[in-house]
Amino acid sequence: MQNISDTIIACSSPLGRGAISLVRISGPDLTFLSQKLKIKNLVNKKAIVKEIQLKHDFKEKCVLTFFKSPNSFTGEDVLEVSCHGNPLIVEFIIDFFVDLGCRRAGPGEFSLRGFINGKLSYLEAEAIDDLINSENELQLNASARSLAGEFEKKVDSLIDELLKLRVYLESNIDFSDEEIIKDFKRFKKNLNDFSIKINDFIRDSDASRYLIEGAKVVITGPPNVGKSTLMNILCNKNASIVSEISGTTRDIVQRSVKIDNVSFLLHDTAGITKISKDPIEKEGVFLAQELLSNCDLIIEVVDVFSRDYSCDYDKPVIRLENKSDLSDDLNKKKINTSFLKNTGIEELKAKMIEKLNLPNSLGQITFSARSRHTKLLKMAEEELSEALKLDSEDSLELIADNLRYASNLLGEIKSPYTSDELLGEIFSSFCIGK
Ligand SMILES: Nc1nc2c(ncn2[C@@H]2O[C@H](COP(=O)(O)OP(=O)(O)O)[C@@H](O)[C@H]2O)c(=O)[nH]1
Ligand SMILES: [Mg+2]
Repeated sequence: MQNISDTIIACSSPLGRGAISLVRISGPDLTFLSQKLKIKNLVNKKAIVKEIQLKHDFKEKCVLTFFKSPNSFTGEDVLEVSCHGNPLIVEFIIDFFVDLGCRRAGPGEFSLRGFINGKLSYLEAEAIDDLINSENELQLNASARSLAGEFEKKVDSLIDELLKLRVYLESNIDFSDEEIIKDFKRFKKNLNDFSIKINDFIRDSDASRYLIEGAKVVITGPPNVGKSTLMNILCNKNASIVSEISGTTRDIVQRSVKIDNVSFLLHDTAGITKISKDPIEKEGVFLAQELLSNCDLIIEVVDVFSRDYSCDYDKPVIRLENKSDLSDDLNKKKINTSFLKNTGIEELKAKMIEKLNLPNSLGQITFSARSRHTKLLKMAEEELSEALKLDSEDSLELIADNLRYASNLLGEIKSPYTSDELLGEIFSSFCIGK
């Protein structure tokens, strides 16, 4: 159960030295603090200077700014205490207020309270988190536009449109027992149009997710073909151990790289081998399999000695044949590389970008999206394609079920919680003081 009845405190500026640090306090009623601080009353949106007696004869002149509930970030009474930017002073101030009855806030607790009190939507909270973590102008722009509601507006319009389709369908089931929808064909066409819209939105959201989180890439293939060498080439540093000994990469090595301004989260794996008896290597193979079903792009590396190796994947895949320096006979169906001689790398990089299916310009990305959103969108889309497969006119109830599930999934993008604990868990990925 989330405790929102007490008063919480945390430093909301980055910890470290600087001109000013800011400590934030939030609670249902902060009048008790004005008494303890010997201030007549705290006035909404008014800043006052107050010398506070802290530990060990140490006094600090602070600027106190008060925001009266509900006109604050959390929707509660909020007091912001600005002090000199020194972590020791910040600690003294927090200790001082803890002695007065405040509790140290956990990660994301201020945002959580703002969410519970209807001050910000869950999508806004995520957008603020993205904004804070933006590392370039494109990310900043995208998250600022999400914060302004661009992404939420699009989700809302999908939810509305789906609701209309459901109302139409369900009223036809409910009100005419035996009678089937008269214009089933038109309904199916509308459903199909809607499914195209969702797919377009998934594509745009994926592009945005690659911008914000990076595209998840898995390097796989048989042992000893050069997977770890490729990882190191793409990272420009030694991230993975390269060795002639087969089965050297057991754990999954993960590195983030930028190619043409797009972030890729590369995962070097043990690949998928059936023959391994080594339990540690087996575990590596298991982890690789899990990653394969949960990534955006697969790079399958084989070498000129393992041409017969081939796996089926249900994700976009780039197939490489490495060690071309050791053979004159090139494979025309694959990208031929020699990591030793550094050939084929540029072709591979271009293919990696191409496979992501990004819009022509990354500047066209108008919102920030996360894997949480795209996962739900894809699940909703699966429900729609199931519904679209049902052609017989007497499967209306099954179609209605699919659309209801799709509706719930889209709704979950906006309100992702099912329980108090889960809600707390989601916000706990934010930083302390937020
Ligand atoms: N001749 C040749 N050897 C390579 C090439 N790429 C990698 N190797 C070698 O192949 C061996 C296995 O490489 P590694 O990256 O550890 O393979 P992994 O098991 O697939 O990760 C090492 O000795 C590498 O130096 C290449 O293009 N040509
Ligand atoms: Mg390796």
